[in-house]
Amino acid sequence: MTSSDFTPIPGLLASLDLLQITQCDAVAHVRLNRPAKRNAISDGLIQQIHSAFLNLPDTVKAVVVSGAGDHFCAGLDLSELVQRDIQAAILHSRMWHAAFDAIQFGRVPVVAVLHGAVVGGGLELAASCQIRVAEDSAYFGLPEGQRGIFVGGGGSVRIPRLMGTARMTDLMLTGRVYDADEGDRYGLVQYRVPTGEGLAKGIALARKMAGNAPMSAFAVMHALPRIVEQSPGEGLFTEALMAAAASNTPEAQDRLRAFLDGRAGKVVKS
Ligand code: 1HE
Repeated sequence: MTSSDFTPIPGLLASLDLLQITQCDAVAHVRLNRPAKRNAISDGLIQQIHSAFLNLPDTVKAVVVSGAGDHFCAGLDLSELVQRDIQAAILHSRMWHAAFDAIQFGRVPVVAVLHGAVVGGGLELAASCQIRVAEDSAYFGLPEGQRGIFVGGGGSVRIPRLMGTARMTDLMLTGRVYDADEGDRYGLVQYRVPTGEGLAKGIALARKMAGNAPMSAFAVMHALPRIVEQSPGEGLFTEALMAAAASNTPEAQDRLRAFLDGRAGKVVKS
């Protein structure tokens, strides 16, 4: 499966003009498609991202997100940052939260393929995905500090959990920008690939994730991030409930039987 095998998903998703949404087998590819504006996230784009993730066809089991042009995403569309009253500003931020929650706590896992600028709201978008792949060209910043604003797309919740509060504080207060190697070293991404190889890597990872039992994927996406926020005692109890639910699905029973019968793959180092 390569990116040229993907074809547009008809219907509602085809009407989202700021995105390009295609599918091949069980993998969907959602590409931010405002390259002239470096995929800056306007109100229209954040609404379309939300709508896309709420309306994925049932046949989709994993998603790849990428950006058209030379950059993944330049963050909030600053041309729309007009004077809002406090309530409108809160609701604007909550609109981003709803869209990125639909990614993080959606039905299927998501891989972000990152190149060029991954800044501000672009980094917040990437942080809401389960897996991040960075090409050599990727760089990470939080220019909110320089723009006189604050993160509003879930960044203060998700980004410290990836790289730590001290590093996020540094990026925001000093304008420091991490290159791809630093992003890798500090936990922003799980995979580093040469320029031009990100999409192929993202698709390969999405294919693997699409093959997981749905309840296992659900447990990793929905239970794991909540368990790590619980006290150890509560976490262990939640883990036990989730483990019992996952292992009692027919799919788990089939997979366990297949291994015991010698029909399933062994764990191998790739
Ligand atoms: C934009 C935006 C944008 C580009 N909003 N229009 N984000 C930032 O502070 C990042 C601002 N952008 C940049 O630093 C640079 O544009 C890039 C490093 C991303 C790319 O540089 P480059 O040289 O490739 O492009 P460019 O010439 O700067 O921009 C091309 C066009 O995109 C230009 O418009 P044009 O009409 O003059 O062609 C730019 O104005 C436009 N453009 N970025 C609006 N961000 C929920 S809270 C989240 C808070 C944040 O995300 S704050 C961080 C905002």
